[in-house]
Amino acid sequence: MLEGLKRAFQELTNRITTSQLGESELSRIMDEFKLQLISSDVSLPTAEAIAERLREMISEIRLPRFGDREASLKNVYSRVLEEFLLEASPEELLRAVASRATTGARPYVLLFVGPNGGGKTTTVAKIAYWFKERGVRSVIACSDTFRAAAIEQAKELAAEVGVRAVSQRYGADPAAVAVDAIQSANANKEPLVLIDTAGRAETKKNLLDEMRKIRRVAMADSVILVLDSLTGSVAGEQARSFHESVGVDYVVLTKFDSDTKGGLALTVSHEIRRPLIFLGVGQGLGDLIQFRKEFLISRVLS
Ligand SMILES: Nc1nc2c(ncn2[C@@H]2O[C@H](COP(=O)(O)OP(=O)(O)O)[C@@H](O)[C@H]2O)c(=O)[nH]1
Ligand SMILES: [Mg+2]
Repeated sequence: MLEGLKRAFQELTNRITTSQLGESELSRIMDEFKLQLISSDVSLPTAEAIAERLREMISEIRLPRFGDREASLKNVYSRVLEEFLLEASPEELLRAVASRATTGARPYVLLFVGPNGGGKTTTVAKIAYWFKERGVRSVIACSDTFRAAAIEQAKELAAEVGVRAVSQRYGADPAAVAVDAIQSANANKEPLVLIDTAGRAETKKNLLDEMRKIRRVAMADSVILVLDSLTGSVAGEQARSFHESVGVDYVVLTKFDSDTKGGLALTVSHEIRRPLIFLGVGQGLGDLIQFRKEFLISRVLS
């Protein structure tokens, strides 16, 4: 996990501590660092912004001539990463859902969007499980009525979690399925509805219009963008297009267990300025961890 970013920072330290640090030398070092960030899935604009911020801070601090230059640098890196990464607390989401449940007006609605194969359906189930463990019952709306076997997959996962799934036939209007699920959650006093959606890429504009429609019709309280950490730098673009057309509140990065680069967390935070809330770290229901900047920063700089 995160070896790519880790190496980028290690090499930056090596270069800085073994050179006479004039302005032009520092610029050259930062250019190389930028390339390393890019090869670890950090998007170009994000890499440029990080390198620029680091350059500023490094030329400001007076690195001790002897002694622990490395520690001073790590301190700078840590502050910059801290600035760039955005995190949200799942506990806050839990409180929002719980407080909605006490007012009783309508269930809290979470809409999941993202490209095909990114891990939406799995994440919906993991989050239903996360809430269930905290005493919150939920309903899954099978609004991916497009992909073959999507409805069965969602239903099976719902059964595994022990929550209800509401579905219609393939080809049905995804927004109608969502509304159905919300009404039935209302009647059953389930305080939370999780809407699973389709993520086909080939009809991008239609897909985004469809997501926008579901958001409006279901009056979604929050939208969670689910992205595969192995997607590479195109994920930055994907994030932007979902954010611009549907609006994103939180991001979940999946398959973090097999991500050896680690740059996507930075890319997404910087490109859409929306916080990460969870990381998917495996295929099981319990393989979901709260995203903590500290966790990522300490690993990258360890
Ligand atoms: N290793 C790993 N696999 C995952 C994770 N999340 C999802 N997957 C797998 O990725 C594949 C696609 O997931 P799915 O939820 O169907 O994606 P969707 O098309 O966005 O709904 C499935 O085989 C999942 O088991 C994760 O965090 N780690
Ligand atoms: Mg799916």
